[in-house]
Amino acid sequence: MQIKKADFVKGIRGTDPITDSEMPQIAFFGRSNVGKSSTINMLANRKSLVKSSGTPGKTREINFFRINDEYFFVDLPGYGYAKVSKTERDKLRKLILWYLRETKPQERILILVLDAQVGLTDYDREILDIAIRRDESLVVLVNKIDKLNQKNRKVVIDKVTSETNYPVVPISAKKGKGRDLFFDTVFN
Ligand SMILES: Nc1nc2c(ncn2[C@@H]2O[C@H](COP(=O)(O)OP(=O)(O)OP(=O)(O)O)[C@@H](O)[C@H]2O)c(=O)[nH]1
Ligand SMILES: [Mg+2]
Repeated sequence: MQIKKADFVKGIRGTDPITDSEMPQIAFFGRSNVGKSSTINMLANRKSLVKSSGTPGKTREINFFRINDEYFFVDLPGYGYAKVSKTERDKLRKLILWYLRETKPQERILILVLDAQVGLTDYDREILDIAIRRDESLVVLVNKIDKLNQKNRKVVIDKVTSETNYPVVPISAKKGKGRDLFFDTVFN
């Protein structure tokens, strides 16, 4: 998949007409620090389309990026970072659930990003449950596989695969691994 154009459109914190756009939305969910923003940069072949950093809790809005004028990548804030104040955490949680439950895009694919060293958490299970109930399309990305050896990669992928009925794709945003499989899976 060649990405010729990738533009930041806007960041939202509530109702906005962009959520009703006709363009499909590929929306990245996951706990704080799993590498959602880094993954979008890697997929788009841009070093800093999206701000990512060593400071977890970086993404505070729902950011829309227009890709090839064909679809949006939607970068969501992460949930659960302990050093973010409880008030802010609750606000982010509400924002994430609002986007998931209250917006009605014409076409959307949810991408649930996990940290390979952590696997599925209760937070991820909550997102999976909502996706199942709402009959949403979803792909699970297991990121940061560069941190594991071959054997442990297989253990984690097998475990996550056994815990969900959705496709599971191993990636490393850092090393640029898994890009082709991601696009093959999402645009099957
Ligand atoms: N080793 C390794 N580090 C990664 C990888 N992907 C992301 N990181 C690092 O993980 C940290 C968090 O990355 P972000 O992309 O900001 O994570 P995020 O999920 O967007 O975080 P929030 O915006 O807080 O939700 C950064 O220090 C990245 O460099 C990966 O594939 N491998
Ligand atoms: Mg982020």
